[in-house]
Amino acid sequence: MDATTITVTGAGGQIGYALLFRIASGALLGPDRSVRLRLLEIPQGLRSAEGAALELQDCAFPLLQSVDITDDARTAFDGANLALLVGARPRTAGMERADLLAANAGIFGPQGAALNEVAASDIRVVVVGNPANTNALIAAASAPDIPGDRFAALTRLDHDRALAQLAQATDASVTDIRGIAIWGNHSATQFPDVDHATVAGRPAREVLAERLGGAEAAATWLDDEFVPRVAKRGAEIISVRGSSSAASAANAAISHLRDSVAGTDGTSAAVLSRGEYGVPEGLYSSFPVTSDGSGYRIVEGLDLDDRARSRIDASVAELVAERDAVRELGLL
Ligand code: NAX
Repeated sequence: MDATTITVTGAGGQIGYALLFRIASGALLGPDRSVRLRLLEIPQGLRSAEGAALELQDCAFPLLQSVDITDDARTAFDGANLALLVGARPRTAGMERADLLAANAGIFGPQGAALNEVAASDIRVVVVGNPANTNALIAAASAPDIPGDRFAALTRLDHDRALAQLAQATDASVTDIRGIAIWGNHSATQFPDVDHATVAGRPAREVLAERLGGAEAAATWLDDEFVPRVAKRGAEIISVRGSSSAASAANAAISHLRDSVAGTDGTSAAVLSRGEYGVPEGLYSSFPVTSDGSGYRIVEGLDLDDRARSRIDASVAELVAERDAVRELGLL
């Protein structure tokens, strides 16, 4: 059986631990596709990745052909078809934004260059490690021979959070909901948007108005509860769980790649802008997307009202500021 080579960086971390077993069990590529796993870690993370590899062996997954562990990016990405870039430098106390961007450019620049040199010609990359959008920009810029639309940053977790919140508020099943969109940066400025969403075929705003006592109450709920709840859900998870989202982030990363490869009629991903919706060309910004299996395409032609426009502009302004900061440091 042919096998797909999948590289996971930061494989010894908590998202890595939640990812590897599901990928090996077939959750990403289905029950008919074998996988070869490549785990990239820094030297301090190798033992943890090795421990995960021992457990992978103990699962005796029928689809898992091999597991290789390395701290060398070229070895990890050699022949990779899919790459999940999870390992990143977290913000530590007293760290300025410029320091954070620079530290991550020092990771995602070299990883992009290694992908450029040794990955398979059909490589697709999802960046999970934060600041994910700008890390994707840096990795793509360091990989001039790989088309920019093969890179994306993960906003699927935000999308799924929005989906679950809307389902709960409308007492619907998540499968009844279509047309949710996450716009902008994977940060607290993101805009989770239900303006084009439907619940069992009816406009989401109409259903919300019915349940909450009018259009105004629905608008207030969206601005005061829904948007902040989704945008700050990561912080809520940390305060309740004591550590950041791991299983849900891993699930979202798998869903992102699975739908990119298998196709979807609608989700969200931070993909390369070519100027759609006024987002400056070259930025990796979240949009509503579809895939026919060949990769994500931005859904075009949606009407944006003033509220949506100003929220999207604010989040995109943050992306521009991150890009400019990285440029000023000479890292882009
Ligand atoms: P952990 O600290 O548990 O794991 C990170 C792992 O990456 C560590 O084992 C570390 O040794 C490794 N690492 C660091 N630098 C590396 C490098 N240069 N090459 C290879 N490995 C390297 O963090 P975890 O909870 O797994 O989160 C990973 C990243 O995901 C963080 O940046 C986090 O902010 C980000 N997240 C992104 C989300 C998204 O939706 N885009 C949601 C979840 C999460 O917050």
